[in-house]
Amino acid sequence: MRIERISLHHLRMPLVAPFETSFGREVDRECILVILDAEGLRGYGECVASRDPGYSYETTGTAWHISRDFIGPSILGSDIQSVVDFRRTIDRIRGHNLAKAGFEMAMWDLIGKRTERSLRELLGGHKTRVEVGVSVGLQESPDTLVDVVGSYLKTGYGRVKIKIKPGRDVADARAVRTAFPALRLQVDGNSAYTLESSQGLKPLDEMNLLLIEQPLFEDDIWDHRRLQAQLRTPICLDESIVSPRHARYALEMQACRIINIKAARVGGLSQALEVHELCASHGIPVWCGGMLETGVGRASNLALASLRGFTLPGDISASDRYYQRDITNERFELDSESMISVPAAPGLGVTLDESAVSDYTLRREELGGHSF
Ligand code: OSB
Ligand code: MG
Repeated sequence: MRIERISLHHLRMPLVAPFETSFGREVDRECILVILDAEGLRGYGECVASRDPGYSYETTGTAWHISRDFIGPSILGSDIQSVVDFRRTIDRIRGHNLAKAGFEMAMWDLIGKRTERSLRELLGGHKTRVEVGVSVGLQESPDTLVDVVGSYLKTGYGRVKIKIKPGRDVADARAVRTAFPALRLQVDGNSAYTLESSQGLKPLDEMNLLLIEQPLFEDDIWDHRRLQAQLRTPICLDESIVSPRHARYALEMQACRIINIKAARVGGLSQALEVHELCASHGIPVWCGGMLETGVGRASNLALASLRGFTLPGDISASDRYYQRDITNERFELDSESMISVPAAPGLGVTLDESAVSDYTLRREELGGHSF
């Protein structure tokens, strides 16, 4: 398919409630919407880089630069037949996984629309509904946290993740565990600890948590191995797994017992499939992480999570947990079993609310052709 035109939209969308992690507090979420036009079809992708380099070194600013000046020009006017072709075309661009993944998502959407197959079918997913949980940010106090968790439980979420940071960990987790003794509960440190400061997390080992997510630095697979050896609770890596190779290193080192897969973090859905395969061959459970996606990225996450190895609930909550007004006409709802249906229409299976897109657009750029 010849890529005739590329549109980039830098969006800023108000969140329903502020989201606070060990690396900061977000009131709005920024991302880049990638639109590829080819053969009368239009593919959508979401680049999940955020405004600040907190979770990742990439930001909407760096992703904009890489997308406009390198990825876009590499594929504009090219005849790209497959995701393999796409990856070969952008091979020479080092790093910048979040930027690459936004384009790759749009390629999958295009290919699905051309072949009239859903992304779930293209990826080989077998589930038509997937089990999900909710990720709850840091709150003012343990009491507020218990209230917020309680309100999500009333909404129907069957698994909860709470964010932790040094000084706001054991007491927060204990408060939630005491209030909800049977809750499927996990915590996420977002790289805020060192091997030394993580020693204070030992009491978490007595709280029957599903997992402890990414306590140590992104580049610290080795110390995760040392910490895992001291804990009964599985460590789950998020930030550290930036490629299928890193997943292999972590598994060979026994640095974790669970992996959170985010297609963006590993450079795209095709790499996410590789991580999924690798984990399956090691008997390591995986689950689909989230980046507060719009309906575009959420559709992609649901399709990925439909694969067999995704045996733990994903951070893929209902649309109303994130945005009052989303950029897709489709909204995702939680059912009575804490599940969300995987879109079945070709490609991502979502359509754009163009007036919402234009209301949220901070800047846009067109490469090739005229603007829409
Ligand atoms: O570490 O999983 C994370 C959001 C932004 C950046 C990093 C993370 C998160 C979440 C939110 O935990 C998950 C979601 O999209 O609901
Ligand atoms: Mg995480």
